Amino acid sequence: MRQSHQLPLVGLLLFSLIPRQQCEICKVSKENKTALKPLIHTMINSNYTKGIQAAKVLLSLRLGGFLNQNQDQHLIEQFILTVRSTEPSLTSGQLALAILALGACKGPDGISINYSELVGDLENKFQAEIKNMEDHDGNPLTSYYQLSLDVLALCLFSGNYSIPKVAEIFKPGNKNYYFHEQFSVDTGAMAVLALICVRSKTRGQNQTDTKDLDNIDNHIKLLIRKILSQKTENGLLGNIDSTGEAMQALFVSSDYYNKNQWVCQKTRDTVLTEISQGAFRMPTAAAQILPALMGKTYLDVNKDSSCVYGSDTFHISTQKPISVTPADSAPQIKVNYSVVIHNAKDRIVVSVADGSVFLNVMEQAQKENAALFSFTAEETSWGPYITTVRGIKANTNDRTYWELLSNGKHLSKGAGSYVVHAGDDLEVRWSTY
Ligand code: B12
Ligand SMILES: *[C@@H]1O[C@H](CO)[C@@H](O)[C@H](O)[C@H]1NC(C)=O
Ligand SMILES: *[C@@H]1O[C@H](CO)[C@@H](O)[C@H](O)[C@H]1NC(C)=O
Ligand SMILES: *[C@@H]1O[C@H](CO)[C@@H](O)[C@H](O)[C@H]1NC(C)=O
Ligand SMILES: *[C@@H]1O[C@H](CO)[C@@H](O)[C@H](O)[C@H]1NC(C)=O
Ligand SMILES: *[C@@H]1O[C@H](CO)[C@@H](O)[C@H](O)[C@H]1NC(C)=O
Ligand SMILES: *[C@@H]1O[C@H](CO)[C@@H](O)[C@H](O)[C@H]1NC(C)=O
Repeated sequence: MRQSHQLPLVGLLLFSLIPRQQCEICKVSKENKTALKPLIHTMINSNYTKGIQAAKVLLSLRLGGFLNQNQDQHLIEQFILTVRSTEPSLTSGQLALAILALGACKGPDGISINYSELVGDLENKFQAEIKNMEDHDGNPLTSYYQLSLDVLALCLFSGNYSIPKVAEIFKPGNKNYYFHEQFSVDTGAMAVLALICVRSKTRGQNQTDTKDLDNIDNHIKLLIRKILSQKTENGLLGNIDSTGEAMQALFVSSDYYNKNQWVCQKTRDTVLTEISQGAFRMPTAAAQILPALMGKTYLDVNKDSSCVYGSDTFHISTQKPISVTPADSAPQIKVNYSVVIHNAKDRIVVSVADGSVFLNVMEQAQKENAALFSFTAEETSWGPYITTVRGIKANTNDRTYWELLSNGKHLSKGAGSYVVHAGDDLEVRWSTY
C-alpha cells in the first residue's frame, strides 16, 4: 500500500528534478543510429546462459528499447529462473543489477516479480558489505562500485537504507574510490548516480537531517569535479570503458557543474568513432556505453512504466560472434612472461600464435612449467578474471589482486582481451590496490 502512494510521487520528483537537457543534446540522432548497430549486435548475440552476466546487457537493451516483445518476454523469463537459482551466491552488486534489469520497465503481462523479496535480500547483502567494512579496516566484501549499485537499486525500489550512513561512507576522500591512488571514474560515476537518486527522493522531505543532505550535495559536487578532471583531450572520461557511465553521471548532475566544463557532443563523437573502429566488442562493454548514447541513464529504471519495444529496425542477425582464438596456422611470436611476487621475479619466454591474448601466454607458460606458472581464472562479466597464481589468492579484505602489466605499464584490458605483440614483456604482479 505504502508503495502505491509513494511511487508516482517519486517518479514525478525524479522527472522534474533531474534535468533532461544534457541527455537530449547528447543523444545520438535518428539518422546516426545505425552507428550503434555493432553494439546491439554484440549484445543480442551475447551468451545469456552465462546467467547473471546478462543483467547489464538486459538492462541496457531494455532502457534503449532495442528488444521486441517476444525477445523481452523470453529473456526475462529465462533471467528470473537464473536469478532464483543463483540468488544466495550473488554478490550485492550482482543482485542490485539483477533487480535493475528485471525492473527496468514494466514487461509483458503475465510476468510477476516479487520485488519486495529481492529488495529485502539486497538490504541484507548491503548490510553485510557495511559490516565487512567495520571488521576489515574499511574494506567492503566487494567494491564501492557495487555498494553504489546497491544504494541505487534500494533507492529506486523503495528499499531501506540509512541516509546518514550513505552520507558517511560515500565521502569522496574514501580510499575505496581509488585503485593505486588513482581515482576510479567508473566507481565515482556509479556513486554519483546513487547519490543523485537518494538526493532527489529526499528533497522536500522533512524527517531527513539537512546536514546529511548538504553532505551528500557536497559529495556529488566533488565526485563530479574528480570525474571531469579525468577528461582526456578527445573527450573520453577516464578510459573508453568508464566513459558511458561517467556520461550518465554527468547527465543527471548538471546542477552541480558549469555547462562549459563538459562538451558532451565531443565525448559522444569520440565514442561513435571508437565504435566504428571496433571498440566495445565485449557484451558488457557495449552494455555500459549504450544507455548514454540513447540519452538514457540508470535513473530511468522504472518498474511501473511500460517497456518500449523496438520494431527490429536494425535487422540484427543472430550469429555466432567471431572467435578470438587465432587459427593454428597463424605464425608464432615470442613474448616474455613473468610472475612477480614482492621482489622475486620468475621469467619465461614463450611462443604463441600471432593474435593471441594474455591468457594464452599464461596457459602456455603453465604448460611448460606448472610449478612456477600455475594459475586459476574465474569467468566474470568482463571475461576471465585471474584469481590465483601459484596458489596465491586475491583477497578484497586486504585489497590484494593479481595485476596485469605489459612493458611495465598497467593494462586497461583483461587477460582474455589484451592481444599481445612480439617482444612484449608481460607480467602478472602480486599487488595491493
Ligand atoms: C572493482 C574493480 C576491480 C577490483 C576487483 C576486486 C574488487 N574489489 O571487487 C580490482 C581493483 C582488483 C580490479 C582489478 C582489475 N581490473 Co577492474 N574494475 C573494477 C570495477 C571498478 C568494478 C567491478 C564490479 O564490481 N562490477 C560490478 C559487479 C556486479 O559485476 P561483476 O562482473 O560481478 O564484477 C566482478 C568483475 O568485474 C571482476 N573484475 C574487476 N575488474 C576486472 C577486470 C577484468 C578484465 C575482469 C575479467 C574481471 C574484473 O571483479 C568484480 C568482483 O568480482 C570495474 C568498472 C566497471 N565498469 O565494471 C573495473 C574494470 C572491470 N576493471 C578493469 C581492469 C582493466 C582491471 C585489471 C585487468 C587491471 C590490471 N591491469 O590488472 C584487473 C584484473 C586483473 C586480473 N586479476 O584478472 C577494466 C576492464 C576493461 C576491459 N575492457 O577489460 C574496468 C572496466 C575498469 C576500466 N574502466 O578500465 N578491478
Ligand atoms: C551524424 O554523424 C556525423 C559524423 O559523426 C555528424 O557529422 C553529423 O552531424 C551527425 N548528424 C546528426 C543529425 O547528428
Ligand atoms: C554459452 O555458455 C555455456 C556455459 O558456459 C557454454 O557451454 C556454451 O558453449 C556457450 N555458448 C556460446 C555460443 O558461447
Ligand atoms: C513477496 O515476498 C514477501 C517476502 O518474502 C512475502 O511476504 C509476500 O507474500 C510475497 N508476495 C507475493 C505476492 O507473493
Ligand atoms: C531500516 O534500516 C535501519 C538502519 O539501517 C533500521 O534501524 C530500521 O529498523 C530499518 N527499518 C525497517 C522497516 O526495516
Ligand atoms: C519541516 O520542519 C520544520 C521544523 O521542524 C517546520 O517548521 C516546517 O514547517 C516543516 N516543513 C514541512 C514541509 O513539513
Ligand atoms: C625478454 O627479456 C630479456 C631481458 O629483458 C630480453 O633480453 C629478451 O630480448 C626478451 N625476449 C623477448 C622475446 O621479448
